[in-house]
Amino acid sequence: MRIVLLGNKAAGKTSSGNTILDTKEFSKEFGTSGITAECVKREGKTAGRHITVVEAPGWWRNYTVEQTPERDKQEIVLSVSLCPPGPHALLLNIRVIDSFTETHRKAVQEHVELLGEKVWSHTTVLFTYGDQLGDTSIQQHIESGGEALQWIVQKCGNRYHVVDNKKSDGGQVTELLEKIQKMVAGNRGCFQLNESMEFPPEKS
Ligand SMILES: Nc1nc2c(ncn2[C@@H]2O[C@H](COP(=O)(O)OP(=O)(O)OP(=O)(O)O)[C@@H](O)[C@H]2O)c(=O)[nH]1
Ligand SMILES: [Mg+2]
Repeated sequence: MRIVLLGNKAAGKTSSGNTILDTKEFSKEFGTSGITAECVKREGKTAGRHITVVEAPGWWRNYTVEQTPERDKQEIVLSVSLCPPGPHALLLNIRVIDSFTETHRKAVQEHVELLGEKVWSHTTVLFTYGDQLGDTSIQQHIESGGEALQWIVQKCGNRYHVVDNKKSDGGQVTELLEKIQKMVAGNRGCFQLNESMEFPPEKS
């Protein structure tokens, strides 16, 4: 299974990769700042299946796509070609501890759509910081999260999953992989590179 991790800076992408692969290996790729500035690809075996995980660089939460450096945008587009013929799933990492406004919604939309509009049907929201939810369920969090957050979840076909990256828990990964499997079946395949070519990102 091939997975691309997307999301704003510090959304938990590397940690989610570690959770999925049940390893701390992603962290070795950290530069001194800890920020993942280039795509990082890792492979491993989880629940008996071979998994490739590619992390794309994150964007600043409140940035428009014009404000994001060209190099980061190119890396985001490159991420899908690092797992040919294309990822089965793109996981859009969003922290449950962040408030989500129209500015943040627009940032997510613009950066995700660098990969073309069709990418949404292959994308699942991966809520991180699940440990910080307390007694709130993820459904309640979405319901009270406002229209901007709900718009994103709907764009992803109401597909979402919550993870606690502080906890090594195979169950949360198995459940995520099952959700991905279901999405792939619905899409009759993975996100193809040529799909994104139909909507090439605008060069600025
Ligand atoms: N409590 C808690 N902390 C988390 C969770 N996931 C990530 N973190 C912390 O959030 C911080 C950022 O996590 P990263 O995984 O580096 O996030 P990232 O999206 O890869 O960040 P960049 O690559 O720098 O954009 C780290 O200190 C993690 O330990 C989680 O589920 N719960
Ligand atoms: Mg990272």
